[in-house]
Amino acid sequence: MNENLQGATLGAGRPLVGVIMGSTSDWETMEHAVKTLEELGVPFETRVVSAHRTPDLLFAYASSAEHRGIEVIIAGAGGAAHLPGMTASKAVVPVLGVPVESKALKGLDSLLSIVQMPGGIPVGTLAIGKAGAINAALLAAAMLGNKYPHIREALRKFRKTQTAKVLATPDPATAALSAVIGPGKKLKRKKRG
Ligand code: RP5
Repeated sequence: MNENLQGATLGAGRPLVGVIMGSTSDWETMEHAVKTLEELGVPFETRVVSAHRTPDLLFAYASSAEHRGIEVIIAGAGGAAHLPGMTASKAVVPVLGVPVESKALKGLDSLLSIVQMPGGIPVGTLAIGKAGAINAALLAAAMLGNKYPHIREALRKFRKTQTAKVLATPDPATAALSAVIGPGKKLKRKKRG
C-alpha cells in the first residue's frame, strides 16, 4: 500500500472514518471531530490533504478510501474550500464537510464553497467551526450505527449523558458560576463588621 495515502491511525481497530483537512491550520477546528470520535470509540485516521496544494494526493486518497475500509470521510477546509466537494467527486462513500472559520469572511466563504454543490455529487455540510466539527463526528457515528451496534449504543449513551448534564443544571446562573469557580462549589461571603 502507498503509505502516502494513510494518515495517523487513532482509536482501536481498522479506521472507519477518514478525517482530512486542507491545512494543519484547520486542526484547531477539526480536533473537535477527532475528540468526539474518540469519545464514541469510533476508529479513525487523520490526514492533511489539500485540494490546492496536493491535488494528486487528494485524488489518490479519495479514490482509495473505500478499498482501504473507510466508510465515511469528514473533510474540513476553509476559504475557497474545495476539499470536501473534490473528495466526494472521487469517493463513493459519504463525505461530510466542515466549513472552517476563515479570517477574512468568518467562514461564510467556506460554508458556501462546501454547501453549494451542484446536483449529482452531494456533500453533507455541517455548521461553521467547532459545532460543525463535533456534529460531523456525531453524524458519522449515526451513519455507522446502522451497521455497527456498538457505535449506535455509544451514540445513545452520548445523548443520554448530554441530556442529563443539561437537566442537572436548570438554573443558568448556577451553571455560569460553576463554570467559573468549579462544579458544586459555593462562593464564600465576607463577614461584615
Ligand atoms: C484551505 O486554506 C485550508 O483548509 C485552510 O483552512 C485555508 C488556509 O490554509 P493555510 O494558509 O493556513 O495553510 O486550503
